[in-house]
Amino acid sequence: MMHLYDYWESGNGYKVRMMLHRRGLPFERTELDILKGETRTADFLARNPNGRIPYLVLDDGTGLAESNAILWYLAEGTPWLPDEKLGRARLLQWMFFEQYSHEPFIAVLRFWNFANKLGEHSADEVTAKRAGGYAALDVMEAHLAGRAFFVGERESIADLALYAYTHVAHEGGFELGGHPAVTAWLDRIGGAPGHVPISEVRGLPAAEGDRGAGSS
Ligand SMILES: N[C@@H](CCC(=O)N[C@@H](CS)C(=O)NCC(=O)O)C(=O)O
Repeated sequence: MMHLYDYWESGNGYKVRMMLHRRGLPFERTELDILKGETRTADFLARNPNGRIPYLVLDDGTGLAESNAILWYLAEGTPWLPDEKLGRARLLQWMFFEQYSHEPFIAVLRFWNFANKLGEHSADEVTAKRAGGYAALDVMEAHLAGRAFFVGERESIADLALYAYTHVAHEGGFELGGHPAVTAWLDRIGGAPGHVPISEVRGLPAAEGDRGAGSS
């Protein structure tokens, strides 16, 4: 059975958890408290030298790091990943956007907040993070106006990648009132059958069958 090293408040970990649940793939899970340095122990570093979760150990014992790479692996051969060339490239476009233009602002402000680290950063740093986060939300808003999903006509792993930290953006002090298309999209993804909240940390003991993508 696959085994996920994870931390419940991590949006990056949540992306993988969400996907495993949506696909009905059985998995076990180990919680590593990043606030206590549990991803930096010799044992875990021997598995993932980058010292970060999520880290998925596959059925054959091979390990895979990086949330969006894991999403891609789990999506391969399913409707969560389009077959055609441009659709796959567009997926990567939004997943790279998530890692470079979204997560470093929205996720980091949230982390500073819940880890009580806001006071360690200057007002200018916080302002810059805030501006970067809103810039990402503006890009998402413009793209989603008149569209249901990020790529094509169905839910994909680009939606899961972006949902993870956007749906908790308020925990970093972001206000989504001015982003109605983003808000409607959040409701759409959060309302999909088989969706699990970020607080759902149990593994999946038995396969419930592949629900596929866009099953709503
Ligand atoms: N780009 C990586 C980022 C992973 C990452 O930053 N994980 C954080 C939790 S969200 C972590 O494990 N931090 C613990 C540490 O750096 O010690 C991904 O998408 O998986």
